[in-house]
Formats: sequence, structure tokens, C-alpha cells
Amino acid sequence: MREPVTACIALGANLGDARYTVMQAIKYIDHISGCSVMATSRLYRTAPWQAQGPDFVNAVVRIETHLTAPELLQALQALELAAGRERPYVNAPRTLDLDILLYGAGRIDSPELTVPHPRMMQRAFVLYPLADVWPDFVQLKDLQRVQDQPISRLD
Ligand code: PH2
Ligand code: MG
Ligand code: MG
Repeated sequence: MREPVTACIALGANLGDARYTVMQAIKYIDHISGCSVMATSRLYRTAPWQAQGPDFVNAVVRIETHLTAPELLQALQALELAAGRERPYVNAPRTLDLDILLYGAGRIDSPELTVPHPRMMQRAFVLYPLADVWPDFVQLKDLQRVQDQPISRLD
């Protein structure tokens, strides 16, 4: 089997019992065949960023995976669907959103997937939890750049 790849996944939810859904999703990611959750961030309450609706619950996990990036994407989309995800319009409130932020050192630019995630460095709701699971990746100046975006720890 090839070497596992370290990847980071952002979790977000702002419909239904968002906190419960995010916590369950972390368990389900660990249960995906070929994926192990190595580190889990704290949970954060965040204001919608370029989106409407209630506050979000956000988190990030760092995983090791034997899946290719498209296989991982497919497995995550299955979890979104199982959580009742609907997409009536762009950035609509959602029961569960799972985004691949990083896939090893890989750069991917396909119609289905762009990695690293193109907007991750602009988003407090990604950078704060990412710093929990991969402190060396996020610099103080990255956090300072997004300090106007409301975010608080849930736990
Ligand atoms: N996700 C978005 C757009 N805006 N804002 C917050 N606070 N949290 C999110 O997860 C989020 C967002 C697109 O996926
Ligand atoms: Mg998203
Ligand atoms: Mg998404």
C-alpha cells in the first residue's frame, strides 16, 4: 500500500443541531475506510462569512488517508448527503459542509476540487481551528488578517 497522506478537512454547519452534526461527522470521517483522524480542533461558533443564516459551528480535522483526493472527496460528499445536505443556492445554510483544505503538499485544480482550498487563508472560521490541529501551518499574521471576523470557542 502507498504511504498515507496527511490531509486537513474543514467542517461547518448552520442548520439543525449543528454542534451534534459536526461532532458526529468527525466520528464518521474516522470510520471512512482508509482514513484516520489524527487531530481534532476545538469547536467554534462563527458568524456567517459571505453567507446568510444562523451562526455556524466550525471545526477542522487532520487525517491520514490512503485514499486519493477524488476518493476522499466522494466519501465526504456521501457524509454530507447522509446529513441531509441540500444546495438550493450558493452558500445556502447547510446541515453539513466538508471541505478538503489540504491534501499533503498536493495542488489540485480540477472542476470538482481545488486544493489547497482557494479561500482558506481569508477565513477565520478555517484558520483558527486549523491552527489547533497544525500550529506550524498558521502564522500569527494570518490570524491577525482575519481578526475582524467574529469567532468564539464553543468548548
Ligand atoms: N462556509 C461557507 C461560507 N461562509 N461562514 C462561516 N462562518 N462558516 C462556514 O463554514 C462558511 C461560511 C462556504 O462553505
Ligand atoms: Mg465550504
Ligand atoms: Mg463545501
